[in-house]
Amino acid sequence: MSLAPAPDSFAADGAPNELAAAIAETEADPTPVGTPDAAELIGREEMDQLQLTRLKATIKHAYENVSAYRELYDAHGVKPSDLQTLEDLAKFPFTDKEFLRAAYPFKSFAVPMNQVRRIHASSGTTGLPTVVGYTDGDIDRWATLFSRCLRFSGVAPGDIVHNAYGYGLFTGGLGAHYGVEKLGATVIPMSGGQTEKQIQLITDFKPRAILCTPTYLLALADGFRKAGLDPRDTSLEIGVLGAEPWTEEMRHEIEQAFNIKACDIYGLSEVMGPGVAGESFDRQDGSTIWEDHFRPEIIDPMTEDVLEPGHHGELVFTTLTREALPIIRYRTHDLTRLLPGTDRPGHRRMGRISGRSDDMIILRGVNLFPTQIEEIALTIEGLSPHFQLELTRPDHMDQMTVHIERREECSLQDAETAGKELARQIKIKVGSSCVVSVAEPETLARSSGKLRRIYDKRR
Ligand code: DLL
Repeated sequence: MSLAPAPDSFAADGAPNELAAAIAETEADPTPVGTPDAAELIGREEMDQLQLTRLKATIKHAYENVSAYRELYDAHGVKPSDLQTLEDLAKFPFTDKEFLRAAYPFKSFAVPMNQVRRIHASSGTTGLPTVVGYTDGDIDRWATLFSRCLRFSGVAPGDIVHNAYGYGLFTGGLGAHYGVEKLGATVIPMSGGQTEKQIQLITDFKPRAILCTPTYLLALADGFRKAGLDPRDTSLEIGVLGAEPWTEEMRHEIEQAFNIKACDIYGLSEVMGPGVAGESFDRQDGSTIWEDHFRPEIIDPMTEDVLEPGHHGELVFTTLTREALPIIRYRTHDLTRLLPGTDRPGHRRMGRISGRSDDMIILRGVNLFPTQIEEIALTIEGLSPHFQLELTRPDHMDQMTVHIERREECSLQDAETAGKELARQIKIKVGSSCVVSVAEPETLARSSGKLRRIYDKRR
């Protein structure tokens, strides 16, 4: 394995690059811990100016220091000086996981290796993992953004925070960890799994907030009940949950189960990790994208056209302050829409992610996402949020079986009726016939992080 050579144009002795200089020049003075940053409160006009300055520096930084960007832009006949307005970004080609994989392991880095302080990587269930690098400055900004999300979601300096996102190459654990510390709160670095231990620590350490995936929090609720404890009696008041798609119905389920407020947090490793967007405690109206660091676009995934505000499509991100791994027009495959800012008017919000385009089930010509099933199932009495979708092809015809657990308190007979109702509503609302198989409580696999919902056995 060979390390990427230090780019010629980069000062290998650690002198700040032009992007770092642009960030420093546009950065406001720090505010006291636990209070909003100045950039959080700026209006849209000022935001556009800030974005343009940082965007110009990012594109130049990528072009001059990463050969993959230089080759891509040369092949498309665009150069950094073609970006004079924010709209000019549309002239630049998209990037995706393949672009990063082709640069495996470190060729996408725009700084010499001696300035890369940390590496993370995506799980890479198929093919090579995508490798992400961070400079000292990147790590510091990440911690600041995560702490901004925590504060926005109601967590305060001095709180005890139970961190059940997985530690390791996954960005969840360490990303959250340093965010909690930056906020001036106390982090319990529990990581994922070991449910019994989690329950003991939550009971004994009395955290005010918990950080984990929504499905893992449900698994914890089961764990509490199994231990003869009522999850509503814990010290928890806030959950900052993300890393997988979840619905409003799931939010309601979780809030009821623990008697807490559950807020969303969004991010992806390629773009930074968790903390790209976070949700207001007061409004719970979708995650606010921290646009002083990330420029979002929504495109039609088929035509790649940029869509008008409010339209549903694929989320695309450009980083504005990432030194080690600048990311320009990265196709996330996440499907959502952009909404105007509310609590932070200069920063737009994102709607809930309905799913990933690569997680879309095509069933006899109908497109559907697991979130649609979640949304329907949780409105039917007697059915639990624990379900799996099994896809098979008997007699060359696609079939989807929804395996779903009945709730403990629901009788077998009532659960069968509820199952029929679920099939009926899926047919009406999604347009697909399916088989619903009601399972006994505690029989389907529980989450230990990101839950796998789809079992495609068609091939
Ligand atoms: O899941 C980062 C993260 C950790 C986010 C902890 C939030 C909390 P990846 O493993 O690279 O990074 O996966 C990124 O997860 O493209 C979405 O498809 C999905 N995802 C992340 N957050 C949310 C969310 C982390 N709040 C991929 N809602 C993304 C829906 C989410 N999907």
